[in-house]
Amino acid sequence: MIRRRNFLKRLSAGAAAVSAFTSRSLAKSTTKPIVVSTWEHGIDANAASWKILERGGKALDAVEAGVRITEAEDNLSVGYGGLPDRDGHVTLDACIMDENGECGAVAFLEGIKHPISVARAVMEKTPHVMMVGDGALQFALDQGFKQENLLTERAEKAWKEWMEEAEYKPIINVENHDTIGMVALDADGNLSGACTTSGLAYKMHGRVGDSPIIGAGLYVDNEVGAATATGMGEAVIKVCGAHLIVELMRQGNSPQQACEKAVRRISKQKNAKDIQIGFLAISKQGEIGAYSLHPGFNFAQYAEGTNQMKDVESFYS
Ligand code: SD4
Repeated sequence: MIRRRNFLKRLSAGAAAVSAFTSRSLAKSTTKPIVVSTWEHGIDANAASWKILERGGKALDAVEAGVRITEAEDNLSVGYGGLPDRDGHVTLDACIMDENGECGAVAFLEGIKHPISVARAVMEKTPHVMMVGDGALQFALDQGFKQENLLTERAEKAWKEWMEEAEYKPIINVENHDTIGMVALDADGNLSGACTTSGLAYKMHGRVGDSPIIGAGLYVDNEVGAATATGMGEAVIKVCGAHLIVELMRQGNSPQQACEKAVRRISKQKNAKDIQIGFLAISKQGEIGAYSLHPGFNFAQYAEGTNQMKDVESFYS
């Protein structure tokens, strides 16, 4: 039988405070601005977003500025310093979506430190939504982005150690946070979101996960809410995770109920016991929801001047 786990209140790196996050703790909220993002690296990302949000800036600018912080961090995760694929290539996926339903994405992009900004350029400067691989790189270079080596010594060493066994386990360990998904509500009540990743470490060359796919890793509907995902991207793609959550919210579910329903849907997949999935959602009213398949998912929330980590309940205990 599946039981909800008890929360661990634990301090997370860089977090000012940590609080347990439950469906019961959700008060009807009209808090704005507000920004939430996945995992501990969300604290620093939120701080950059907040600088824009607190002076009345747009959610779109806030989410881009926020996740750029994580992309630039040398932490074996997300963008620069991210773990490579099994052939030693750091390949990046990202997408962004605004309050008008406009969106842009890049996938399988190499050598550009800020794929989220390339995704935004796809949205704003092309008639397209998604560009991949060499074409995306060429577009980025044409737009003035600089090409650089993103494989750091540390990441290369980790990859070479992995190569000794080259045991490919396409399993997202809950401690292996390669992605930041961020959604924000600005002072004008508009929603936007961004999602960026180096993807699953040691993935097959050419593999793309959920993070750059609009409707899977991210979705924004300015009438209703926004959602983002982290974890094993294949599982999220199979249920169109972020879109599913936003549609459930449109049907009257709270962000929390919607995240729980989406995770329950994923729990029916055959490898659900072996993978991690975390969903994070915000409503147009500024209510937050989050839920994961297994324990260990957390997110950072910046609202009313406080930036704090929140632990999330999970389907399995
Ligand atoms: C992917 N969803 O590429 C991403 C990985 C992730 O924390 O979220 N890692 O499948």
